[in-house]
Amino acid sequence: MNLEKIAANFQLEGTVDRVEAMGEGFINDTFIIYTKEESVTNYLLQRKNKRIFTNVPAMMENIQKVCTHIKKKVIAKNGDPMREAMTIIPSLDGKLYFQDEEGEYWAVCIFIGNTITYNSAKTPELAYQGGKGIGMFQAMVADLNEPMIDILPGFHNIRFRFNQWDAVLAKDPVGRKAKLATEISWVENRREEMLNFWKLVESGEIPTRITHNDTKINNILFDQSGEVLCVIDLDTVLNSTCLNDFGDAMRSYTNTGEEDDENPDAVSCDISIFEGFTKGYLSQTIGFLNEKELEYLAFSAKYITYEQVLRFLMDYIDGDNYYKIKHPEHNYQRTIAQYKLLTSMEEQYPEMCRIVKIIANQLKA
Ligand code: GN1
Ligand code: MG
Repeated sequence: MNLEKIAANFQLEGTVDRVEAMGEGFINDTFIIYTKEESVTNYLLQRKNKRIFTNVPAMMENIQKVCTHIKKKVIAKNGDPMREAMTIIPSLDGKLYFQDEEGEYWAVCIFIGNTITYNSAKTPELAYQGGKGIGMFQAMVADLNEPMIDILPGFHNIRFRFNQWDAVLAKDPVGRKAKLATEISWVENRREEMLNFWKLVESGEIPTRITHNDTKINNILFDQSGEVLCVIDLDTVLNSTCLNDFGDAMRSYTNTGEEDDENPDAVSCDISIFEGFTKGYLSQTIGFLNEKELEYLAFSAKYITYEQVLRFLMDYIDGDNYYKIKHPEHNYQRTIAQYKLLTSMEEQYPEMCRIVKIIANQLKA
């Protein structure tokens, strides 16, 4: 695949110098397009994973709606719309993507330079900034009254995940189920508890809003002074509950180890990070979250971590078709690490609820 040739299909300014791979996402492939001119921006090129995103044009439409809306908000507060919002670069024929001869979908946006990213939140202060970032994002799109196209039906919907789970277990395509009785019971023992939460979303008691759905800390760009600049990776913007964003953030931020830590003993939930994030998050969202959302905020950390245990284990049983793996036991290793995190959250759950209450009451006072 000739990346320079792909890049030539977009409305870029300047001259392309080189295209280099960046990071190692589980889902898409990402590259940086460096331009020769100092004065011209660099770009981010992504091959979108069409196996997971089965409707890339719709996904790009969602992203564009959100970016356009956020840009307006940034301009209204005298911010820099080129740095505090993502900018999609259209293809030569004016589409939000380019489809190559092999049917692969590519998209380009401006590379926001001179920023800092983190793979983990080591301090409550950094967690506070991250919480503020996600809270700001949700607050900025709270009045975007256009529904997102549902490009990932059932993404953080545990009822949908149980349907997938039941089907995969019934099939047991690579014969891994027999040795996983204990791990499977981790999922089954909590099925009802998780469904009971989801029923509140289904009934509308917990409302559906525009949400990010992949709120890991490395999806936030910070400026050099440590302030939140911009929330990136908008592939999964969807109509969902805000709690899913909060919970997914807590799954990544509070983990004292790695998502796939080889050593489960290194993994636990750091409650001071939970507190920092919650303070930042609620500072931006207290004005629009309802009582039920506040009541279940802490629960959402358990919910999303549980969902991730289920998804990693399900992919392992399925023969590793969804997540990219680095070795044959990778999805199993991820499952164990995420389960350790879940149990640590369960132990600290009363304290997490107490923290949310105190912060919410302080902000409301
Ligand atoms: C995937 O985009 P990326 O690699 O950050 C996944 C998330 C999982 C995450 C686990 C579309 O996110 O839902 O939580 O991996 N995204 C999709 O690390 O499935
Ligand atoms: Mg990502």
